[in-house]
Amino acid sequence: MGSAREIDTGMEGFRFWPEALSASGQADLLAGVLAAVEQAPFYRPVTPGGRPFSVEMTCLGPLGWVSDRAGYRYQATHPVTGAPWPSMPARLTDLWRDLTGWPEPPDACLVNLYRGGAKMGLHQDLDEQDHGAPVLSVSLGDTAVFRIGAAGGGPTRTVRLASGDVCALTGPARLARHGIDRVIAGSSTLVPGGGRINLTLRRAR
Ligand code: MD3
Ligand code: FE
Repeated sequence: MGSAREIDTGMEGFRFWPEALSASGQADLLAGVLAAVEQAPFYRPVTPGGRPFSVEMTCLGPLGWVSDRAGYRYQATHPVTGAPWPSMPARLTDLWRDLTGWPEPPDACLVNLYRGGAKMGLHQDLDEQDHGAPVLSVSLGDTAVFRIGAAGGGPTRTVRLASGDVCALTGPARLARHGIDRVIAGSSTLVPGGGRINLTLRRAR
């Protein structure tokens, strides 16, 4: 796998593995994810204020993150189909174990699909019980311009996340403000129909 690069974000804990996944590793992982989400279709959540996200989402694993008029939360079922979320491919849980070393497996994997100008505003991920547990992100498809800054405010910087790149958010970086400014359309041909898929593995509870 090679060793992590520490990106200077002004805070500790942003670990970055560029090209962690080979071309065939990316294709195999994407095939596993697309097969799983046949039972849990992408849908467009709305904010508690009723505004639709530009990103489409679904989840894998025991718990999934949802947003609707009632708020943000983790739940065991898909909000549209009512079915339990599909399980995570083993190669994803293996990646979590190998790269984070966290003693428990992830219990949630958010799957974000960026198409047609989708982006994600600056936010913090605070809906998980233990903010000491890492988040692991895997990027597939078109390159994203990712923005990150310290939890307390101050300057932000951008990092390009390309297909096959993996990053872990640990320590102070776990509470960082972060978002996706834009996705560079056509920079990859991996995702059928184009765009970008981001997987984030977490400990929700
Ligand atoms: C920094 N996803 O799902 S991945 C999200 O590319 C999310 O779809 C983005 O932000 C995406 O919540 C960014 C990189 C990432 C993920 C989780 C983090 C960075 C993070 C959690 C804490 C700090
Ligand atoms: Fe986030």
